[in-house]
Amino acid sequence: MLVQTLTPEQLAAYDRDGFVVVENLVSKEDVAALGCRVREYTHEGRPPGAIAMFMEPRVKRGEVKVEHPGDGYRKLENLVEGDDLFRGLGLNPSIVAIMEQILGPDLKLFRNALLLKPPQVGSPKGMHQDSPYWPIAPMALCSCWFTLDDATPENGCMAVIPGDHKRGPLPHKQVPDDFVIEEGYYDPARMVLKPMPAGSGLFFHSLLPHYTAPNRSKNWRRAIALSYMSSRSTFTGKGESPVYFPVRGNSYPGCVR
Ligand SMILES: O=C(O)CCC(=O)C(=O)O
Repeated sequence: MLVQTLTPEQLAAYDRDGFVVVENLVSKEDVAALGCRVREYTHEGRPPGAIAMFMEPRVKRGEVKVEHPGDGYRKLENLVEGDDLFRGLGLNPSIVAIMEQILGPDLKLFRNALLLKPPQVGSPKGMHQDSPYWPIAPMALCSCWFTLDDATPENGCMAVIPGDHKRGPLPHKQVPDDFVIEEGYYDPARMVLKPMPAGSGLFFHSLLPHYTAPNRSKNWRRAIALSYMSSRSTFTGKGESPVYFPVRGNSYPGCVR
């Protein structure tokens, strides 16, 4: 596939709105292969190795019943580290080229998490910004939220508040099963839904407020958030920086390892 990059207009839109959507990042065959691989982990007993698998909290508590245990997963972390196909996605030339345009030439992967919304089971993810969760400065990471299925308003596509990444970190509070922006600090009427076909990426700033609805449809909604940072970022958590997955370019003394 041709390597895609952002046009100057798309880069300006990312700066203004805090996000940009790019379709056809990989071929239909490759999207299908990634989807099959996920099913091998969730439904067919493929050994997870380094991959961490988390159940939907309401399924775990027995509040929601599923036909197959594989229909109860909410999140798979570390696929890029633990799976060859997903490593290829994390290093996809178009995704990395776009990250380089946004974040500069020295890149590390901060995190990767596949978010699953099984039909009728997938719960909402409340309105939040990512940076308040993350021990990285400056608060200027970029995630590619890559869709393995068509993401629609019915199955929980992304919803964003354009431009609000410019407002800095907003106060968040703990609620049952979630950590969300406090009421009054964003205007729900300004929320915009972003339906996307499978194989697309929503590139978004780590201060962009975003939300996904529960899956009330008959169709799966699976998407992986691939979150990158400049290697000049610093770790603001306790102790020494963890060693992050290297994507390209150099590392710097005193910065994330
Ligand atoms: O995929 C979802 O449902 C939520 C994703 C999200 O909020 C994130 O990647 O920060």
